[in-house]
Formats: sequence, structure tokens, C-alpha cells
Amino acid sequence: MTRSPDNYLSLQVAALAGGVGGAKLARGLDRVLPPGNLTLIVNTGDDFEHFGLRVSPDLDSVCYALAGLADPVRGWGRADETWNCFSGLGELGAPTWFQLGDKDLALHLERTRLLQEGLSLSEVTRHFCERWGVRSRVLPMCDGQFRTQVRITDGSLLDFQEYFVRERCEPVISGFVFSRAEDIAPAPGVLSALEEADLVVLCPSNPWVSIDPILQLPGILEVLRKKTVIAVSPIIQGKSVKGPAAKMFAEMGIPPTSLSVLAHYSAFLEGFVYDLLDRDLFQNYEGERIIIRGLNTLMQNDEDKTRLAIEMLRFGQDLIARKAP
Ligand code: FO1
Repeated sequence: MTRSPDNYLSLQVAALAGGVGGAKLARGLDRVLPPGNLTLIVNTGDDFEHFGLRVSPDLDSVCYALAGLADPVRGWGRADETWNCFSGLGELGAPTWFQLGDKDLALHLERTRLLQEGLSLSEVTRHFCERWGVRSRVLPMCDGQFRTQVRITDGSLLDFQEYFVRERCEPVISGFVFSRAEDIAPAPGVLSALEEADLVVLCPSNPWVSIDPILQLPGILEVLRKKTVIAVSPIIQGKSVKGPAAKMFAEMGIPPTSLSVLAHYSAFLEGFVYDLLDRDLFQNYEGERIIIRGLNTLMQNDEDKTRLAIEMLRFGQDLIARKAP
């Protein structure tokens, strides 16, 4: 379909997201696009069971962000949270390496109850989003039990939250294991949202543990190869904006730069956004297939998120217009 380059608000957009950076751009896109034009497809490889409860950190970070409930400093969990249950757990000598706020706990309790009643994770997520008045569609990447594990250099495996929170990302990694990835279907609506999208956005999430799990699911890469896909780097000047992405690149033997992020996605990418602070890195960039654009990608407040979202959509619209007959 041919569209006017000014008409970015009419784009159907699917965005792949996970973690705090993903939730930030998700909020920007949600604030800009009309209801019904945005589907967020969210990593669930970080999900785990804690105190018998199902915790879905990335899904919750995205939903809280879209609902306007997210804690602006931590980026995960809820704003104005209280910690009564968590401090009670501490008094009892219970494990406290993973912080659970009171209202956040309510979400995990209710999600676990609904899952036990037989609802799928997609259905539970839709229900929560309706309760919160979220305008865009939020889909977990799958309803099955997909788990991301991190292999550390002594050969042992850590579940993602054990690595990320309990071990503070300190162990040196040698790889990732995505359990049963090839057997787990994407959640209902995921493939069709990608098929129907004019533009697919990869949020500035960790490529290894937030975006790759989604790419592992059957059918996803095949669709992406047919679409206009743009990505924004979560690495600026060799450092992650937040989290261990740069450390992971270095430990995998790859320079921790935004150029490496571009290379990571190069099999299906059409456009790549790097931060203007990295402009020197891209000065001599000679890739012909992937179009690059330098932008201010740091998102410190809602205005930044909205501005970056608009610029990403304009970039996508430009790429679509280039292909129009
Ligand atoms: N991240 C931390 O660094 N420490 C925590 O104690 C922690 C608790 C937590 C509770 C609920 C939730 O939804 C997220 C939480 N996170 C915490 C963030 C989470 O581990 C990461 O954002 C993602 O898994 C990384 O993608």
C-alpha cells in the first residue's frame, strides 16, 4: 500500500519490546498513535515463578508504562508503591533478592489465580489492560512456558532473573539458552499483527535477552523478512542505557557498540536508528541495504518518549515511501 510520508499516524505498527528501554518507547508510541494502530509484542522469556506466583516482568513493565502506573526512576514496578508485604517477608527470613511491591504483588496474585482458572497469559493481559484503560494492544510473545537462561563461563546455567537480579549480572556469560523455543507457538494475534503491520519497530531493548527470545519463536523471522523493520540501539557510546546489553556483547566477543546492534539484526532490518552521540561510528558506514538515521534516543521523560516515537514513525514512513512504486 502506498502512503503519504506525512501520514505516519495512519500506520499500523507492531513493536517488539522487553525491559525498561522497551517500555519507554512503547509508551511514546502509545501516546502518539491512535488507539488500534499499535500492537506491542512483549518478551516473556524473563518470566518466572516466585513464592508460587507467576511474575512477568517485561509484560508488566510495558503494561504499567502504557497505563501510566510505572515507577519513573526504577523503570520497573509501580510508582507510589508500598513494601509492607516485602518487609514482612524479610522479617520471616524469606528470600528478598527479588523486590515485590504491594500493588505489584496484587497483580501477580491475580494473574496466578486467573491462570489457574484456565485463562491464557494473553487473556489475562488483555483483562488487566482493559481494567487500566490501556489504548494499545499488548500481547505476550507466547502463552507457553518459554524460558531464557544464561550460560556462564563455568558451563552452568542460570535462570534469567537469578542472573539479572540475584547475581546483579555479575557472572561472565558465554551464551543463552532458550528452552523449547522451537516448540512454542507465538501467542494468538502475534503473527497476524506482524503480517498486517506497515511498520515493525524493535524497541531499544536488550537484543540478546529481550528481542532474541521473540525472534526464536516459529514463524517470526519469516514474517519480519517481508516487512519494513526498523530498530533503535539500546547502546550509546559503548554503554547500555540501562542493563547488561553492552556487557553481554563484550562477553560474547563482539564490540559493545551500536554498530554491533545493527549487525545483530541485519538479516531482516531495513532501517536503524543510532544515537547522535555515536555519529562518528557511522560516518563511514557503507551498508547499502540498511538505511541509518542518527537521532537523540535518550528517553528521560514523556516528552522524550513521544519525540523519539514520532521520529521513529517518520523514519519508517520515509522507508515505506522509498519503496512505493
Ligand atoms: N529488577 C531488579 O533489578 N531488582 C528487582 O528486585 C526487581 C524486581 C521486579 C519485580 C517486578 C517486576 O515486574 C520487575 C522487577 N525487576 C527487578 C525488573 C526485571 O527483573 C527486569 O526489568 C527485566 O526482567 C529485564 O528485562
